[in-house]
Amino acid sequence: MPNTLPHWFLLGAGNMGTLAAWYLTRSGHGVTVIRHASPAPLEKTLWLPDGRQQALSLPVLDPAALPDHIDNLLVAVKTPYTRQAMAAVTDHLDAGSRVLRFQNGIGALDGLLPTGCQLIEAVTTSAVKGQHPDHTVVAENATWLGGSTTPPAWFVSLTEYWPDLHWEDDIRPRQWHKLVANAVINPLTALHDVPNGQISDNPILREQATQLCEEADQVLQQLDPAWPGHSLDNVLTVARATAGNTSSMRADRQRGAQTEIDAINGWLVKQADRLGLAVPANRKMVSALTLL
Ligand code: KPL
Repeated sequence: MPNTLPHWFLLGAGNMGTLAAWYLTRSGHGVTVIRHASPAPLEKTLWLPDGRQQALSLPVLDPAALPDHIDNLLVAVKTPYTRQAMAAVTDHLDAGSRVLRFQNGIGALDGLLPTGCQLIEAVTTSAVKGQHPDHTVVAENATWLGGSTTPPAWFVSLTEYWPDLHWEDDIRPRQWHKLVANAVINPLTALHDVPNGQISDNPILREQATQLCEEADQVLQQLDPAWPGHSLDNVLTVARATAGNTSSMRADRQRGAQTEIDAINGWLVKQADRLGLAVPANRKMVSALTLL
């Protein structure tokens, strides 16, 4: 059995990439990090929610040493760096490759994959914080994988090691629910430098959240009339459930890094432009957070 399990090449061994690598390696999959750096393995420490400390050693390969064909690629790089990271691997992908996208937002890989290459999208409500080599799993919640494909043969065995992991034949509604939560909580907490709970507790932020949500629902309803709308309830539930947390966008902004605004509110604005809808609140978030 072990030799039938995939070997993944990983782009982005940050918080989410490390979490995925941890579950995959525990389940017997191989994970090698693609990195222009010393060939020494990446030694990581993962702190689990129950306080246990786990060591994870990931082999590293320079892009120049990649095999001609990549069977399995895991993309977990922060969305603004996707194009740059993918440049090292595109020539090694073809119709026989499988790509698992474990990133926030939507569309970061659009136009970057060869025709026929299989894309599996991941949506997670787990949260990890920290900086290499220390990663703390703040919350181990549900994760969904899916795409325009049936679950791969290894999926069931992976669920034994990856808690609360599910397959969705149609991953889109999960992506959209997460997108709206991120489109509201992330930019507002980043701009006002507050924890997530303020979206629900601060009347001014709540009003802005309502506007962002209404615009997002309008766009999503145009894209799919079956979209239920009323996203504010879900967003406030997420904000309260993660009240003390620093959103990933606030954390990016605090350390002066580029944010993922393009793949979140930027995606909504792009859809709205295509549909001829006005989304001023979302557009304002994009310009405010693009000018770091
Ligand atoms: O996914 C998140 C993020 O910070 O990116 C939320 C749901 C807002 C939790 O912090």
